[in-house]
Amino acid sequence: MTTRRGFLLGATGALAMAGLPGGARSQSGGFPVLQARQASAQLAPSSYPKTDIWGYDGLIPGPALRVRQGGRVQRSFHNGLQQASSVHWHGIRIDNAMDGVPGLTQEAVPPGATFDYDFVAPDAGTYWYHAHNRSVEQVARGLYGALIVEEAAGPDIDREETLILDDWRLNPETAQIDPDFTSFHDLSHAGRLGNLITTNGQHDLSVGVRKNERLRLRLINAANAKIFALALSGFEGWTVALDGMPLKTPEPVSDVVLLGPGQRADLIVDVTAEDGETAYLLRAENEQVFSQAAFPVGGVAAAARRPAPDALPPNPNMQFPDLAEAERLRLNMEGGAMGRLDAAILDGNRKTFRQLADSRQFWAFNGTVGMTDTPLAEIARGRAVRLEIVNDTVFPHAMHLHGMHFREVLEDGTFGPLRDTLLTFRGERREIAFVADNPGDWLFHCHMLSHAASGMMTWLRVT
Ligand SMILES: [Cu+2]
Repeated sequence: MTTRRGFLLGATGALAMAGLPGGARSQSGGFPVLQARQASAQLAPSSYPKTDIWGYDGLIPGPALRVRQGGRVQRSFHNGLQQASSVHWHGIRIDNAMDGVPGLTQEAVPPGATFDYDFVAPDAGTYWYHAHNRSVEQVARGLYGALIVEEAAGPDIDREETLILDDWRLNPETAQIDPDFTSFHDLSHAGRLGNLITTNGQHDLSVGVRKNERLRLRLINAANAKIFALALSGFEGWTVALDGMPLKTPEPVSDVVLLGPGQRADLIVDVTAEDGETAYLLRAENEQVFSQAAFPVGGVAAAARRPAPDALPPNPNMQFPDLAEAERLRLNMEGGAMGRLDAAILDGNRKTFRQLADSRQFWAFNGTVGMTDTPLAEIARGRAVRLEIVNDTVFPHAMHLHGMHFREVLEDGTFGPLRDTLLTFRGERREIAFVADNPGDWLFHCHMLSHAASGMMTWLRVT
């Protein structure tokens, strides 16, 4: 049995396990195989060599998995890597045993072994799957893909495009992935940021469209740490879902759409650019704008535009938490460079910040670094929870709760939209609330993967 902290350490233990029987469930249910393996991809412009990547089925992104709402996702995960791995199905209100967190919900799958994932997808929407062992390395090397759960009756659109956004840190000479995944600077500052930005593994993705065509864009931020600030040009758009969950009312995209690591947004967009022009998904960065993806307009889909879109149908069992009855919890996020963390508990021992740094651990929740044997809280099933989150650091953090969606409790006491990942900025005090209706042990961590690898990880138990 790996310890709760064991999965942060990863590879050495995993290699030692290779070849031993019984490390993962060996009998296969005859499901389609999803294999993690090495491959290469032309990420950088064609004047550069191909980049060695790790991909599901050798692809960047991995194959898009599609299932009807309420259907089962069944995949036999085969680990073709030299390092233990697992698959997490981000945002799915999943059976805990299928959540893919080594040391918490399963053992990491050793090289050469398989693990059968088999679960119901109760909610329609845009989800994704990614490696959850040594994520700071495995996701950065390319182990991610889209998981699309289709509505029984989808919206009135002409077609849809899934756009997975990522940034890669490549050697500018060789175009190979920088293998220093745990540099002190990345761990203690904003995380591992890249120097090549891609959409669906392409630096210059171009998707042909027609004037007045209506598309659904499923946006997924698969980056380790990058926050994307997105805008539209040549489209009129509405946000219809966040983190998979439909908004009650579509919201016109008038300004930027912010996507933290792990977050998703579904947009319905109408092509308003003229035939022969190009519409864009734009990325704002350092007061400049760049093309994230180009949509050259060729032809006319319809003489006139449709009326504004309707809301997507709501997902089931999403009652509002009763705040008056809720159990109150608090999460103080501390540490990092230029922070105020003098000391914290690591593996049961009090350590100074300098000692923590020697262990490559820079962040703490409520004075404790990383995973512990006991959960942040044990909550009776069905109980409402309100959780205050204080970002007492100088960096943004994207806090992801596994297994359940939450709503932000806004200043005026009303609820924000359902989400599974909350983007917080320096000094902010935020509050989320949810009904703890999914039994099991659920990870709660920063999705800036360098931060998760250096202390920003805890868990909740729903009994
Ligand atoms: Cu963080």
